[in-house]
Amino acid sequence: MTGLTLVIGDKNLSSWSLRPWLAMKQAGIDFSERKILLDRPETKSEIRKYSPSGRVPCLIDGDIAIWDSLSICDYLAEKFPDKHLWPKDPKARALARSVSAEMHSGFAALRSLWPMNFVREDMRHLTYGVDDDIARIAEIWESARRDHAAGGPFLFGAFSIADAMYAPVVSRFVTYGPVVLPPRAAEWFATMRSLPAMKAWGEGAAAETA
Ligand SMILES: N[C@@H](CCC(=O)N[C@@H](CS)C(=O)NCC(=O)O)C(=O)O
Repeated sequence: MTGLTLVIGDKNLSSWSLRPWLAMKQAGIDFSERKILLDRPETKSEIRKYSPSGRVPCLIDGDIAIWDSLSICDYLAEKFPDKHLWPKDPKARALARSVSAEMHSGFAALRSLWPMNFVREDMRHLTYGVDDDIARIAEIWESARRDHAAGGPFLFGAFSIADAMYAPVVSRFVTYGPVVLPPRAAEWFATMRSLPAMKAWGEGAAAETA
């Protein structure tokens, strides 16, 4: 037992929560989950019991609280070095960090116009306003798979934090797409959709919305 607790929001809605949750599941890191439903009168005060930012996700490790999805992933990479949550190769690692940060700080149009709704697969939507984001994301996925993915089905071969950071985009493309992707990006997209952990998250989302 690691004694780690990951505080998350609704599985159907909380794209930020999905990222560290998936990273931990894929890496086989044992943790307990504490879910706080979003958009309720008590949401803020409940989250603040764990997370000083008043936002989820937040990882609790004993008396240490780590909030913000990317910083949680980084903490896990440092705590579990044998899991290689960042790619081993320095060049691939630099790129994985860059595209993870690019996701974390960018793609504002996609994030606001296509909010994650994990269970929905039928919200066909115009790409107007989001096509620049889609084009850049497709370029990231295609070039990572083309140049850095030897030996595995993920963006940088073995599963890494970069895959976790883009997992909610996979859900968005399912919900609002279809989005036409170049071949290697499309393969990665299919790999992500078929991951048992993504399916398990989807089952949790479905249970919330039933
Ligand atoms: N950049 C933050 C964003 C966290 C965030 O915005 N979380 C949302 C849920 S997905 C939240 O906690 N909302 C609750 C609220 O604002 O009351 C991260 O990466 O963790």
